[in-house]
Amino acid sequence: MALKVSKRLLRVVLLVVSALVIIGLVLHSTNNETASYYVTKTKEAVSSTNSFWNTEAAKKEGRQREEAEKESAEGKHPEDVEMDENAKTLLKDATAEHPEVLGEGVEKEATEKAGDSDSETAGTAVKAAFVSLVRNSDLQEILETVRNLEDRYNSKFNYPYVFLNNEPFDPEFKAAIKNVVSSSVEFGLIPEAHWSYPEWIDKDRAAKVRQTADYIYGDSESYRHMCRYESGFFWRHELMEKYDWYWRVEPSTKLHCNVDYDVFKWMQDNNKMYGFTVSIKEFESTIPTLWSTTKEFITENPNYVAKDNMMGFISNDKGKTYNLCHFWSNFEVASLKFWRSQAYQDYFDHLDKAGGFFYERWGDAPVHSIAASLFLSSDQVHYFPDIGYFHNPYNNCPLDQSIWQKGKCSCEPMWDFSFQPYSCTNEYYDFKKLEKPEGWKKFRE
Ligand SMILES: Nc1nc2c(ncn2[C@@H]2O[C@H](COP(=O)(O)OP(=O)(O)OP(=O)(O)O)[C@@H](O)[C@H]2O)c(=O)[nH]1
Ligand SMILES: [Mg+2]
Repeated sequence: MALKVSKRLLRVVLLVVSALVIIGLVLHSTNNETASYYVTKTKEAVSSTNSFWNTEAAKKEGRQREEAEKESAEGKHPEDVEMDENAKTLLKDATAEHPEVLGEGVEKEATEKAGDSDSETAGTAVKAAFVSLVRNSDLQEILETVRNLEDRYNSKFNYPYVFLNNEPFDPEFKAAIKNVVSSSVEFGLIPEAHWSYPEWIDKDRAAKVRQTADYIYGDSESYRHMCRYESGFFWRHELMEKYDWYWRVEPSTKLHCNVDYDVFKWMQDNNKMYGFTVSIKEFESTIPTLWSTTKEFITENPNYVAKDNMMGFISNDKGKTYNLCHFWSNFEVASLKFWRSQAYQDYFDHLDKAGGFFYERWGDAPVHSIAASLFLSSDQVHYFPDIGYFHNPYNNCPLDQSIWQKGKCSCEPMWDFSFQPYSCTNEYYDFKKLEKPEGWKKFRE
């Protein structure tokens, strides 16, 4: 029986074994403390990788990623697939009447741009908070994450936290969180209307989809409510009303480096609206009609599309097809005003009406990313090479040595995801014509 093993997993195992052999030799000869520290950390990394790879969902995800990585390495993209007639018609209409929609660069007076920022707010105090959607059962994981966030960043800046849940938070949850943070904390219950089926959704159809969907979280109802909530509602929660900016925090994530500047203020002062650390390609099977639904929307609302948009980052053929690139939304530092803009609200309503959050499994990551790429101008989107970050199984670890040292980073740059083929950060650098850090090429050999 042929055993199929992920190339990535093989590479990781080989790397880890070689690292252990080298460290073993060093230990043998010097018995020095640093080497023993690295042995422990390497063992921890191996065991956490193993436990991740042992879950059923992760195995399925592993198989899907393996396929996708293979196709990506072969240069195959979903746009190789023949477009359906409906999409062709849409595209024809859109390019004929509104060339600017598809990134052709035609100037047109916009009635409302989502990314119009208030220049008078630059340099003034920042109304910002961390926001975390979590369950009571996530307590241990979110405690670790928040404590790490405090140590690496917030003990210097004292931004408040908002925790949101579709069920009331336990008193133990609240007490434990308050015990580890330096700033104020609020706990919010999500209104039922924001975490339930809209009346136009056929629940039987949605249930049937869940029975047969063959992708990660395909069978999960709550995951779909979560994605819809993160796409269309967290920024409407009453506890978020007083803020203009947020930093999204997920359980089990980690900052690898110290962040010594006020990130929110930096975003505000530099006219940024959306910041990310990791980008990646989406599983196409979770979003079969997201792009055609998006094209319907921009065809009807060409004025929402920013002139200097990032269509070239999310599409390799000027908008005909989506290349699946998106910002990984488990980390976001972004403007709430963007989601509250008419452009985004109309876009969300259009998607919500189409039903893909339930009939497919549209993720908030591609939804946010497509919106940011189309409704913001390119210079309002920012990649943070200096915010070392981990969400299983990928790392953003600074390749630039001076950034790594300054941030007292604890990650291994060799495990950085940014320039690996399945990431889209390389494409982001190319699109924005940014200078890549030394050593990026070794991830492409
Ligand atoms: N309150 C609440 N939070 C949820 C629920 N499902 C997910 N979340 C939160 O929503 C965020 C995203 O969920 P995750 O399960 O991490 O989804 P993911 O990042 O795509 O997948 P993982 O690889 O499992 O991390 C996390 O902050 C979760 O804690 C839910 O049913 N209720
Ligand atoms: Mg997660």
